Parts: sequence; C-alpha cells; structure tokens
Amino acid sequence: MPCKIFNDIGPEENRRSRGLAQTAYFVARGVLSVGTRTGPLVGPLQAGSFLLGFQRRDLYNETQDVMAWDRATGACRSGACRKFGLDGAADGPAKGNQVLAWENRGGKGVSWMGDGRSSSGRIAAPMGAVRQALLMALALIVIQAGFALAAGETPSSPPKYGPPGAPYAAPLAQSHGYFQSAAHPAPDFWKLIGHYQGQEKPDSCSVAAVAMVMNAIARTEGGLKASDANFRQDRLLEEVRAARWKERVTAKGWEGRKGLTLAELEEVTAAALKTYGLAGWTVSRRAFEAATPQALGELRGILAANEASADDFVIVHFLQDKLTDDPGGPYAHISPVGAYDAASDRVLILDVDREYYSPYWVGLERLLVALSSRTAAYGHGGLLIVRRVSRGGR
Ligand SMILES: [Ca+2]
Repeated sequence: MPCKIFNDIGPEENRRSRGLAQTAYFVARGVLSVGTRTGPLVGPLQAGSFLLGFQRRDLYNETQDVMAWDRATGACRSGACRKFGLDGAADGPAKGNQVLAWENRGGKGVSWMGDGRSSSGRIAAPMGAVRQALLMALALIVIQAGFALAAGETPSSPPKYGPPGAPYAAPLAQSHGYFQSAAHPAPDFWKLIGHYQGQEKPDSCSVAAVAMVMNAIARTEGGLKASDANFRQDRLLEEVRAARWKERVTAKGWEGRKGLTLAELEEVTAAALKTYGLAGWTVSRRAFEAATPQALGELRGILAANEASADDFVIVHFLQDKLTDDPGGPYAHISPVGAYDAASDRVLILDVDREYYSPYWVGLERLLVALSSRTAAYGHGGLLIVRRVSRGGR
C-alpha cells in the first residue's frame, strides 16, 4: 500500500507486520475476544480497558509510532495515544514489531510487551505480576495470530471502501452517470484522466499527483510539438529541487522524514511550475483543522468553483483510510481531485495508490474528515489549488 507503512519493509517482514496489524485490528473490533479486558476504545477509555497497538518505529521511523484502534470505526488513533500520554513509548526499546497494551488506570499505567517479552522501557506505573502475566499472554496471542496471518491462514480482510451496506466511497466504475450528462463538462476530469498514473514508490504519492497536474496543465491543450514529452515522475524528482523532494520519497527518507506535509507539497508544486516555465500558474493551499460546518461550506465552495473552471486544479492531502476504511492507518496520502458533483455533494478522488484503488467518489463531509484529521508526522491535511493567473507562460 503505497504511502503506507507496511511497504517500507521487505516482503517477508511485510506480511508478518501486516498480519500483526490486522490482528490488532481484529482484536480492537472484537473479532478476537481477550477475556473481559478488551474494553471499548471509543472516547474516554473505561477503567481497566486496553488499547492495543504496536510500536512501528522500526517500520516507519517516525514519532507517531504507537497506534491505538478505534473499536467502532477500526480507525487508528495515534493522536489518542498521544492524548493518553504514550509519547514516551516511542523512546522505548525498538526491536521489530512490538506489541503493547495499555491499561487505563486513572490515565496512567503503560506496559510494554516487546516480542513477547516485558520491557521496562518507560513504564509509568509498573503492574503487578498477575496483571503483567495477563498482558504478556495477550501480547503472545496477538503475535501468534499475526504469524498465522503471515503464513496465509485465513487472512480475513474487511471490505474495500468501507463497511458493508454503508461504504464511504463508490468506485467510478460503479458510478459514472455524472460524466454522461452534457450539463457536466468536468474539464479537470478530462484533462487529468488522460494522465492518471499511480505512484511508483511507497511514499511518492505527491510525485504522481503533481505529475498528473503538470501534464493536465501543459500536455492537454493544442499546439503540442512532437518533441513534447509528458512529465514523468522520475524526471520531476531529478529536476525539481525543492524541499528535499527526491530524498523524502526514498525508503530512507530525509532526516527520518518521508512524504510531504501540505506546506511541503505546496513548495514542491510551486517549484515544479517554476522549473518548467509555467509562469502563468500559481499555487495556494488551504489547511483544514476541524470538520466544522463553516469549513464544510468553504470546502464546498472551493470544489464547486474548481469544477466549473478549466483553469485550476485541486490536489488533496488527506488520510486515505478515512475514505477507504483500509485497516492499519492513518495513511497520510495525496491525490488530485477529478470532479465534484454538486447534486450528490460527492467528490471524485483520482487516487494515485493504483495498486489498491481506482478512482472513487466520496461524500464531501467524509472528505472533510479525511482532510482535517491530524497525524503527528504530517499535521492536518487540506488542499492545494493550482490556478492559472495569466496566459503568459502555458
Ligand atoms: Ca478546475
């Protein structure tokens, strides 16, 4: 899953890690029952309840290492971990895929289980022997189940695009009436879809998105010469030198950071326009920090205006799992907007994660949640508007 943590490591470990993640997911969803100690993970935790997760420092090398799982939605709540005071856990031992369990005891009480062994790393409140043994057993169950999934045994997987009967997203192939009406010229869609491409590396969603927009701007109108090559992703990374873009999409990252924040996305997009002489185009960004009615109205206005004009494009910076319900997130992700259907209040995301997805429609309110959700590594998401301001330059 490009732009997702599990592609950062090799195939063997990848399967193992994913199995582990799915196991934690299933536990959080109540598929696996661990006595009565698996408490609700929604909202303030009940005393005696657990958060399950794993330390993903080795997988992702970021500070938002600890994951918690929302039982109701299956969504990762790394922010909740921070809220509940697990920041220090990132400094704990980091050997492989560590399972942790956290017990709410007055907002304190953290216990680590690393590879089935207890670790005292930063235990805020050491637990008694009986309780620790219980947690140890819990960790072993999760690890063993993870190995079983890694071995290909009944890797049950939730539906793509959301819960059965109430999906978050609708694939374009199943919902394309919007484009069959003469009332919907959808200029962005027709310019972008001809250059729809998938990201080439796990963390290079930004490159694919910018390449699509660059091609839509400069390779879809008349007057092209035979020598005009389309913008390739590898070419952008070699020729656009901004924000350590090339380094940030490598497996190693740049100074431990991979992928781009919204501000960094704006920087590289502006640099790409400048690098290739598209002087008539500018970039602006709008971050969304909360899914408020006011923000929803503003987002609706931006997308409606964008839909009506062939002289602008929108790229969204969002949490993909909020739209696709893919377990294991949060997956900060970047893709162009293909269209906005005002009648149904849906947005078409041309998701560049083509290994797993095709273009899909999502409701505007859902998209705002995906834009405004925060991760420790990338902050809040939002959108870029790439707009033509003059006919000077293409
Ligand atoms: Ca537009």
